[in-house]
Amino acid sequence: MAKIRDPRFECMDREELRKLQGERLVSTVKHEYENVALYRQRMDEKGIKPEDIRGLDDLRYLPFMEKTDLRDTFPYGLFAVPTKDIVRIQGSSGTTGKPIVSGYTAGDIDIWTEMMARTMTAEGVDENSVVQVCYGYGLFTGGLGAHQGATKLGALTIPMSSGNTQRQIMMMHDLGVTHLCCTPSYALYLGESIREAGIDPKEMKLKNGSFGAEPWTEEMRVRIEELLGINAYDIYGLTEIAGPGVSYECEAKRGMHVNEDHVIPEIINPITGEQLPYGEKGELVFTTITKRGMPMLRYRTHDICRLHDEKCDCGRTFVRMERLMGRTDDMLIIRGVNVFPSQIEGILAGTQDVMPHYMLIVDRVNSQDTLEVQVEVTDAIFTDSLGRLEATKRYIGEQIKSVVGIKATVNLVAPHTMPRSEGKAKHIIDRRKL
Ligand code: DLL
Repeated sequence: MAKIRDPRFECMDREELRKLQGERLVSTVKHEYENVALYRQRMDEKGIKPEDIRGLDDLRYLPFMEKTDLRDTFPYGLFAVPTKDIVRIQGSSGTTGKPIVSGYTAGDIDIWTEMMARTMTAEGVDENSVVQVCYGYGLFTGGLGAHQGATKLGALTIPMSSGNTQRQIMMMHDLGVTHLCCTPSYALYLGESIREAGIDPKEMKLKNGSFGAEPWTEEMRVRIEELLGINAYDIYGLTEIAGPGVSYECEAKRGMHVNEDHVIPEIINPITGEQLPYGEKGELVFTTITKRGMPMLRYRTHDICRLHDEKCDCGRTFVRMERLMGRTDDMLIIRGVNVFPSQIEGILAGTQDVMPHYMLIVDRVNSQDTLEVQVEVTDAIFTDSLGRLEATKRYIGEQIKSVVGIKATVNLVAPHTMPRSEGKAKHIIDRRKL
């Protein structure tokens, strides 16, 4: 059985934990009210003062925060400390070309690192482990998050970042990697590539892996475990709250334990905003209670899931999140990158000679996500030179790469050939079976 890094918190009596959460909530609300103008205004509009929030039961009175709040206050508007106290920025894609950014104080980085250290301990990582991190390093939280957690545990950490599969396999083999961190779809691709290279995974030292940042299924877990000969664990997180490690699986693999001494999870009815009891399906909302740089109060993730508070076989008392069941908005995750169709629509709208009739086709080929953008061109360009069509195609592809951060195949189609809809236009076909 894997160790528990911090039983004092991870196995805390739930009543005691609720009390601790309440105290931390009260102090976070005060800090936020005093330092973040947008949130002060929201609370004032609702007629709530920090003194009205006296414990966990009062959480439901607080206003929500949304991704649009990060966009509207970009870049520093939600910081609750002077920028001189911020030591790191991480980000992910927003609904427009601008990323949404999160600021961390040195203390916030320590907390996030600790959350990842707990996560990786539950997955069997310790000072004897050799951890290969194939999440991207950069604004995306996957690379640095896993790196910090593994280093904290004293594991030998290999910062490979994403891409270059042959080199990844060589390092994994030659350095005796025991633990793999990447997206589940990349884990599948790695597994298949290892087999294709004629390597038997048994020749490697791989034991476990933590996979997240995108939706996956139990069937994928079985396939990854077979292909790589490992135990595959689910890991969840989001930039706005910390990064990976907001919740993590233990060996029971019956949902992800939420690091509840640092964040409070809620499930709400996405339409009415009303809190729902454990066990019911709804939108996941998080409140950070230890973060100082950019605390988030009742942040709506738009992820749909269920929470469970029954004690787990592993002994941890932290509530568990089920696998995510979808989203309440149209965000897609393609190769681990959050993609909002509105970003691509914006690019097409700003491109000469194309019409607002388009379709995004997402598929999974050889375990890797693909995105095809089909867009109608105007009559004028259609009958013009091939060169002009090629240039338009190239321009759209480059814009998508630079704004959204992913490679897309662009196909220009003849005028009046895309299906027209009578109601709400359908712009996405997702053929991945998730
Ligand atoms: O994806 C952080 C992360 C990195 C998590 C590495 C796990 C591993 P963002 O780029 O901000 O952060 O995207 C957050 O990704 O709201 C979910 O919709 C989705 N997501 C993250 N983990 C999972 C998971 C990182 N295990 C958004 N299963 C979230 C399904 C996930 N979806």
